Amino acid sequence: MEKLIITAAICGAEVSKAQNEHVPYTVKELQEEAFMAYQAGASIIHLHVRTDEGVPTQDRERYREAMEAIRAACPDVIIQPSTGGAVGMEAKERLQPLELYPEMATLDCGTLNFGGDEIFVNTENMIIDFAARMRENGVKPECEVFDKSMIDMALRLAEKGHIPKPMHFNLVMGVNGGIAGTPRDLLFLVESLPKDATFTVSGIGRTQTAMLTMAVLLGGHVRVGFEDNIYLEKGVKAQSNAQFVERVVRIAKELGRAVATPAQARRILGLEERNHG
Ligand code: KMH
Ligand code: ZN
Repeated sequence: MEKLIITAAICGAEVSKAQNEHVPYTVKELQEEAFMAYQAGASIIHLHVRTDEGVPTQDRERYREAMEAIRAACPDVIIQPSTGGAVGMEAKERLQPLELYPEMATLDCGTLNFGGDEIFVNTENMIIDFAARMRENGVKPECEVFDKSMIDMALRLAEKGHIPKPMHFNLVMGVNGGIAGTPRDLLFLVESLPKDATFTVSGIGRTQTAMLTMAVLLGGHVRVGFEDNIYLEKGVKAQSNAQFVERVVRIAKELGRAVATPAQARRILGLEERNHG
């Protein structure tokens, strides 16, 4: 089995300090959280940025500042900006971090309900446009799928040449409005992927530990962090993203799966061959 790539989703756009005071907002806080997660074993930082007051933004210059700070602290870590941003943002705003030529970025592969009246909009034409910008800028897409139909959408777009192969997926389990975070559902998604694809699993909230353990066993990779979960266990809030990384490192060790360095993660994901267009 390949070594385990751990992604730390350190901030997200939908969680706040009101829910957990350790959610990072400022560039310094993002840098510290990224560094601790990296030291604990994360090789990818999935990045959202905020204003100092905590308002989600996709501002290119804010991303530049945060990426430079994270690189200064952990020079070899892979930084994966979000193009999802926060619910309600327009495509133009969401696309800004691609102008910084990151190695990877998220490509959300469908529209879904996001709780209450909120809708996270990703029409087919938006996905095609986002994928084109990624190709032009030499950015590897991580296809974010929240349901089986989004895998089918990504596969159709790959067949038409919009998304390069081999593909990389993030199977996001347990979002309110998406597929549930159960072993049966995760197996269904994994079995629906092309044989040459790589995949990461994110488990939202209480589904997290079970989903990640299954991912380790199935040869997938894992994502942890405040974006997906603010509790270490029932009633106990995490103090840092690193605590989630440490837990999945422990699980991987018990299950005999070694953890990838950033260099090994780049090889597994084919990032060394990327081509700045
Ligand atoms: N904040 C969510 C609406 C991504 O990073 O691409 C979308 C999200 C996905 O976080
Ligand atoms: Zn995200």
